[in-house]
Amino acid sequence: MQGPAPIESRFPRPSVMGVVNVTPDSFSDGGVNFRAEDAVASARRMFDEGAAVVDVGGESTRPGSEGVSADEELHRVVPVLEALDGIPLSIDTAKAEVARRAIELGAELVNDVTALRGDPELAGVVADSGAFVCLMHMQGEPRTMQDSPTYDDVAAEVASFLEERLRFAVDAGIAEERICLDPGFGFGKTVEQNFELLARLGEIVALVRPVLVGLSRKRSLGRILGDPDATTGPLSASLAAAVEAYERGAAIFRVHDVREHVEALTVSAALR
Ligand code: 9MG
Repeated sequence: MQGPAPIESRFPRPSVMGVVNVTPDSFSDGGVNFRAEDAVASARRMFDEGAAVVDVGGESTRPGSEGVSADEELHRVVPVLEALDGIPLSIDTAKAEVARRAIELGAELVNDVTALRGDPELAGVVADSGAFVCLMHMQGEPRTMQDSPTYDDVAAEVASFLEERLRFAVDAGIAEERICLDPGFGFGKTVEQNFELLARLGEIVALVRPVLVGLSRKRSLGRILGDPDATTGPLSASLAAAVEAYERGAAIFRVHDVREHVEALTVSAALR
């Protein structure tokens, strides 16, 4: 009998994941998709522009943000997922209840920024459903993670964390070939730590699971360009960072500007 498809077959390198935040306050898109109909239109446009999957989230994870209840998260994402029948979907959540409902509505991937540490039931939901899962590194929690992130060796510590979470997921019954890993740019990392992690992305790629990166519009990009108070980064810098990550082995790119990333990564891939 044939087993489930490996994530690298479903998302060949490079694949683009479009971001649809159904939140009032997302750091990078300022709540433009808070109305369900706007979120649905954005998701459809991203798919038309070449996104392999669209990541729908109802809880902000920007630095300083507070969590929301499962009911509120469901209230935000369910109408969007229902309306997107036929579009390949990922659910950005750390909650088992939200993931379960999203998978029922067709989500094929669970994007969990807590790497299965946030809700003890989430690993079981992923294992039982056979969904893909993204395990992301974060130091601390969104509310406080940028207060004073500290590492002796950022790349080594992120790699070791992801290796431990990969083992945890597999021990919980999730097939290894359904898992991708994410170093979590901007999640409990200074500008310097983010850039060191990008420069040493090969150490995460060496864990031999597909690597997903979210660099699009991240504040470190605005800050490296000279604005010490930047809360977002521009498209030009997002594209440069994505291409650098691709060169270092990243497979899946979580982005806001789908068309531009598809074009940049297609050119980069043609040169390989
Ligand atoms: C939800 N979210 C925000 N930023 C992200 C990133 O960099 N990676 C993943 N997997 N999810 C993210």
